[in-house]
Amino acid sequence: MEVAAPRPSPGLIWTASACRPAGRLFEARTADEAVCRVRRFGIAVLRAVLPVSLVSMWHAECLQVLRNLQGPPNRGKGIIGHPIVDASLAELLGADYAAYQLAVDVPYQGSEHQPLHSDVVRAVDAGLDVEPPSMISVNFPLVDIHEENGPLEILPGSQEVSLTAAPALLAKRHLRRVLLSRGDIVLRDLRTLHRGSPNRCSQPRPLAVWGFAKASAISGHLRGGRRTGTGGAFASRISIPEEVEAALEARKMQVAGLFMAAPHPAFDPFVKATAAKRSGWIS
Ligand SMILES: O=C(O)CCC(=O)C(=O)O
Repeated sequence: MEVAAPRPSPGLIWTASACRPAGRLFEARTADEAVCRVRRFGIAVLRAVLPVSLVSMWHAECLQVLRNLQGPPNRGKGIIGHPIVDASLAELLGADYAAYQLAVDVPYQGSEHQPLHSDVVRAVDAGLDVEPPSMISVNFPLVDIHEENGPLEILPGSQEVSLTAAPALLAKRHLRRVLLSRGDIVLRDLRTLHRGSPNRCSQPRPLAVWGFAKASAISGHLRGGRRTGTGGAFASRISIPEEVEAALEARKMQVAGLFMAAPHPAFDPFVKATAAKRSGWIS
């Protein structure tokens, strides 16, 4: 019998107005600062990392995909292996971390506040011992995100605070709106309580998300083999054009999940069996 994977709680409904702009609170300029912010607040913002022209190209492609969901393969070469992002993720997740998801969150005009939620099932909500994060998302906006088009709202330092204890923290600490420009990137511990806010503009607001996890946490088919991880990171289909894959350095291939530096012993036979017939797709 198939057992359904546990899903995070739908979250906590909280008053819409209880939020302030984050200002420079989460900003980091180096990997050390980014790691420090993620550990303290559950989030770090790195300004002007990606070329705006590249982000604009992704935006145009994203709109095309939204118009026609049969669009071209996803892209993300500009993030994989970026020195600050790579050093931060290696420190937070371990050097053998890998990508397991590439997606966009796109609220349209008329969207509403989400409940305050975690994106993963958390030990703290089950009364279990808290462990360091096993999943970090790297978000980057494809348009500038301002007060009116649905900024992400986050409760700083809530990554190890249970939903039951969250109202007490909210009584002391404000939710913060994360305003972003094209080119900025965000590192976010998926356990940190957050919510999407209403997009009041006529244009959709795409926020891309690269999901990264400890290698041992990823389940599913990933290039190089099948994994049965322990941390709730389910590998989604991330396609990389063959010519891009051919040009990747070894480190970027590892981060993209194209091979595992040290395959987990549990999956090793499968990795060996499938290595010979790699299709060029993560699926
Ligand atoms: O896109 C956003 O602003 C937040 C989306 C989100 O938190 C979610 O869908 O889990």
